[in-house]
Amino acid sequence: MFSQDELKRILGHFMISGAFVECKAIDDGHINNTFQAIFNNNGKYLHYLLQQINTAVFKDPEHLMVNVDLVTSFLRDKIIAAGGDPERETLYCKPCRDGKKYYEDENGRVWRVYNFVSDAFAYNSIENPEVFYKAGRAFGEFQNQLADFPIDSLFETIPDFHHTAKRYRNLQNSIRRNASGRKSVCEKEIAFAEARKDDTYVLTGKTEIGELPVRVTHNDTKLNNILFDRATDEPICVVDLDTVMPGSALYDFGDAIRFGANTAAEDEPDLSKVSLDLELFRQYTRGYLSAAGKSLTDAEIDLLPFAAKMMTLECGMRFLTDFIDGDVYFKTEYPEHNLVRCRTQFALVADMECKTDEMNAIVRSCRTELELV
Ligand code: GN1
Ligand code: MG
Repeated sequence: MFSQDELKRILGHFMISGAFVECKAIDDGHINNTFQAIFNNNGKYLHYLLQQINTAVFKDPEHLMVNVDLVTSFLRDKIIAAGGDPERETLYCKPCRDGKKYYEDENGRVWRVYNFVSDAFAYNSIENPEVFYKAGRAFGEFQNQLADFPIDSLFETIPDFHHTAKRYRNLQNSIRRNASGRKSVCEKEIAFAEARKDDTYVLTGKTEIGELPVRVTHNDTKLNNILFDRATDEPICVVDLDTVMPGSALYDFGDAIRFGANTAAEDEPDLSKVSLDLELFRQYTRGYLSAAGKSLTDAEIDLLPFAAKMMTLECGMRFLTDFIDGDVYFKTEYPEHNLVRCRTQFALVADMECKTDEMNAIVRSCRTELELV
């Protein structure tokens, strides 16, 4: 989609030394366009991460980059104080030659450059339950690292991102508009969401009355947003910080389960393969609570299983909304892609509903094991 020459020209606006060698597209993620940029600096190859920020999704890139810069600088200080390696344990922005943290090209496209975390990789699925335990620990630690971040300095870059009740309302509006004319092919999925309308108010309602605390959260805790060290297979860096905002710890927990504890991929068309893997649920819960458990309230811990279901329902509703809107938000690879993703999410919700007692029992047993009672 972009030529090497175009990418080279864009990179020329950033404070990077050396000669441009090439850019390789990295296809992870449904929103931004990402490239690994390689430079040759006197015979030494240097790698950077170039991203085009999707401004249809992130309508306020300036404030988004303020958030990212504040959070990554905060993390960097903490990592240095703890004796860690700030080059590998956090992303940070490489500024432009004019000092700005992003570059807006002549077509209004917005670009940024991060350090490229070397010798690292992301998992898209779980090969061994231990990996998911480590993922839980990593997102729990990320939350702890940001526990004393000045929350009021953050902009809400996508307002009401995990306000499930508003996501439900958006779906209703899309159904009324029926912009793509596809409503009739997804009546079953619409009915599935409508049957769970009351659930959508629970987490935001409890947050509004102060029963659930507002914290600095990641808000997009997919397994592939953690980089693991190739040498040690340990998590080293949490990435994709575009949605770090005030939120609930339950959003982060729930979204991680939605993606990582599914026995199938997020867009698996064969629904018989979709289910909640209870062992993976246990491993993530153990890892997450071992890192963040002491700072969570009883109400938060009690709601972990419900949050997993809610984030899965919410994501399914978002895919469905986008399908009905005509695929204007998420990147898709084929016309039914969003509907397939929605069906997968809803099948997982249905399975979680059958496994509620087991999930609650797992949370109780992790609590006892970790002495969080
Ligand atoms: C998007 O781009 P990616 O894959 O990190 C989306 C998340 C969804 C996810 C579903 C800003 O995340 O909210 O949960 O797709 N990000 C945004 O896979 O909407
Ligand atoms: Mg993302």
